[in-house]
Amino acid sequence: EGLGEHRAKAERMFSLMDGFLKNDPISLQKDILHHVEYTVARSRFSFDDFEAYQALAHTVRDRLIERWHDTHIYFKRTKPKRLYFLSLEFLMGRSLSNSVINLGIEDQCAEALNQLGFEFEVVAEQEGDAALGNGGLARLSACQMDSLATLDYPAWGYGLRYEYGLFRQIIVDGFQHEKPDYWLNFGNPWEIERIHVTYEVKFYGTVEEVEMNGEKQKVWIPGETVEAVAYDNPIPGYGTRNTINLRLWAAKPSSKFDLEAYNTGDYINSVVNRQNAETISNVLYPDDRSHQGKELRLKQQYFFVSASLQDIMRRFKEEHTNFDELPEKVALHLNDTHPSLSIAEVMRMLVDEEHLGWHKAWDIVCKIFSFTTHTMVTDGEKIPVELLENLLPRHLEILYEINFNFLEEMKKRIGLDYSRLALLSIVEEGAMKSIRMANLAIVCSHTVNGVSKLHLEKLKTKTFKDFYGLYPEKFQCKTNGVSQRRWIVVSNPGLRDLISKWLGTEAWIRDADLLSGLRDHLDNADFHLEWKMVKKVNKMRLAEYIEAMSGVKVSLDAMFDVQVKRIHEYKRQLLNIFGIIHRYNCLKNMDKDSRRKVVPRVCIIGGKAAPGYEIAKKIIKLCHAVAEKINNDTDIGDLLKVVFIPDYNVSVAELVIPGADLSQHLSTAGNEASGTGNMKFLMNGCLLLATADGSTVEIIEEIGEDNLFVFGAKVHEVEKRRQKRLSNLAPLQPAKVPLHFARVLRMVRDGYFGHNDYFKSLCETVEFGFGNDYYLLTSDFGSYLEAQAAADKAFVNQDKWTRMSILSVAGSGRFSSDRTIQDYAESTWKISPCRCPL
Ligand code: T68
Repeated sequence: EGLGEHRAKAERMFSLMDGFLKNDPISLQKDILHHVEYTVARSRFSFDDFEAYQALAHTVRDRLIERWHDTHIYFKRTKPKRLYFLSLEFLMGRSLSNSVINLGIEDQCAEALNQLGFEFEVVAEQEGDAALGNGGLARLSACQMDSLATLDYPAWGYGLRYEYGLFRQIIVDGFQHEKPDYWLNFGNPWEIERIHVTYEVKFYGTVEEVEMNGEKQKVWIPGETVEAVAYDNPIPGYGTRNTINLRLWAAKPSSKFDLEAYNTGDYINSVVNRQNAETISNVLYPDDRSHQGKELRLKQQYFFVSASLQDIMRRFKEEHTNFDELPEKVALHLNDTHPSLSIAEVMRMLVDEEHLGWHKAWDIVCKIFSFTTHTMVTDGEKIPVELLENLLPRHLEILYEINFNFLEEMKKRIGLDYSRLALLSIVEEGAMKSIRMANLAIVCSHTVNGVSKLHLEKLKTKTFKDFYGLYPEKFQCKTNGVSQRRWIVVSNPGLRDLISKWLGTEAWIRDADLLSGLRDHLDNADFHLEWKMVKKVNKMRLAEYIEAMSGVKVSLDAMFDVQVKRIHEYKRQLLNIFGIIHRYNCLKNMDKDSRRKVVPRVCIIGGKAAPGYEIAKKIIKLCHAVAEKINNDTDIGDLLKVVFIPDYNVSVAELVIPGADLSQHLSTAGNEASGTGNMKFLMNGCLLLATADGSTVEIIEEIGEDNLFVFGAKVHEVEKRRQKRLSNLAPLQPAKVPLHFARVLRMVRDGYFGHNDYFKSLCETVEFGFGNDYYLLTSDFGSYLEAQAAADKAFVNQDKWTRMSILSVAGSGRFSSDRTIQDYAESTWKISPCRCPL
């Protein structure tokens, strides 16, 4: 009876709806105009590019929502095991082009806009970046969401909706300044606010013991409540109807907030206090390596963890009644240690709220978590016990109990070896007692993943050697990948068309291994010609951007040499700058004849320095100082130009990467866990000049040493060289430094580029008796210059260069995030595709 009624109602609704939205250009135009008038509230007879963007975004969003609903209804109906991807950072960049491409309506949208008098490219440019993350880790999360949707996996992403994303970098007189990125200023059409999906998140308070059914039970009496509101961001897959959800939480004051204060009449103060609650999700921490143990950061982490887990458990309980089923139905993935408070939180929920009993709860928890670490640094994230005790007293008790049980088990396994036990312990004793988040994540996760083979090796033999000895089966390699949808289809449409034309199919957009088919045309002259043409057009676009940004005019015949990434000593932007100065010296000393044979270069550097990272900021300034000197030397002209691209972000990357001839990845071997920029350049037919570090080792394996320029100490040599440099440090005995390196260093130190006082501490990082050149610039410099010379030589032979470029793209299939995600799904998460029918 009830069912029939329900169906009749549904049918009537559907008939009112007039079916699904249509995607022909006329229907799209109607919808765009509708949104101009009723959503943007502008007159349909007068709206500008930005308003056209807003209207088109809403038009596309409507279509995303339809698919998103269907996907969720289908998931609900089929109840597959779901993956929950927990990450405090997502670098989504822009959404319009990506969505339109994944929905397969790019031509229709372009035509619709055209007929309304707009151009798709111009309209798409109006969109700002969603920069809710720092760098590699956060962009990886975004690529992985794209792959999860495309491969039809029943997955959810969870994160925080920071109101201020990563700071905007402004360059004033060559110095980096940070400006807040209030990215929501002009609204965000891609999110859907779920005012009814809210959870209370509690902090502070005390733990009390109460009797419940004759048993003693701990209860947490929290002291503060904040509300988490869900904002949903649909993530469409390509070539599928599946559209999954990225749910981001924003903090709002709880309606129950400080009732007491209201009642006692302190109205003004209670409103101010309410407002403070919102600061929790306000701002992204801009450090991409250091962990500072600040209370606000801890609050963010728990806020995120608590809201996400309440949501996940609610969904589980809607569909299932028995917690024994949790491991078959739920996979929780910890993207680095940042969300690993989840472990204590799930324990608290199962033990304190569901009354499952500790051992049963622990058994379940150990089956649902997996963990990926993204760093080579041994000294990982730690939370001071003092902070936890105050903010999350019950969680601290739980962590102690987890640790106690773990250490008891270890004593049985390894005996009373206290120094070993101290290393394994989740709790670090000492001046500042703290919780080691990585140890916690390893103990509790069924898999611990490294992000490249080399990284995994280091995890096994160094970083987590003791844990590897205990749980060898947990340690796995999941080499990173990037999405060819974002990094070729969206950002390099010329190359996309060319690839599809020569492969005779677009299937590579879902199956990147097909790119290897390009090898069949390796020696085809027409193919070469078209390949070079695509690069030329991309270089033109980049050259225009450079001129607009920096006023520097660059020649398209020059080799565009790019290093874009976060600024870090270990990434060795300084090696690049020293190389540029050396090149400049060589040019100055050359006669006219020799100069004619020189390959002109445009050296492009971009990236942000963490606001408190002084040395990184000096590297940026040095880059500008060197650029100023060289670019204004009329004697050098087009032979060498140096450009710093300000405010490097995802959309700048989309412009820069396709236009690069050469890209540099210079980390001292053993420092870059994987690197993903290298993969993006590879996919765009840009040759790499790189150390054998992180995932570059696997790129070398895939395309062969002859197709890129590898230099520098290998991982196993690095330690030896460091020792050797130090042993040279006999008092009063000058260390041996290659002549050309010494000269470049002296120029910087003596003020050839001005600001010598300011650059002093920067120079000292590579000088002995000071920083001792920890990152080995001195010893890698010679081999770096040789690799640069090899690149110059190869560039002269354009046929050879083009072959190398083609082979780079042809070998990039293995570095698609689709491959990574499929591997995770099958071997770690044990989830299966769940494809929503058309
Ligand atoms: C990067 N890590 C690795 N960390 O450095 C890089 N944010 O080698 C790797 O390719 C990439 O992760 C993806 O696996 C980061 O980007 C962070 O951004 C970070 C670290 C601490 C706190 C916040």
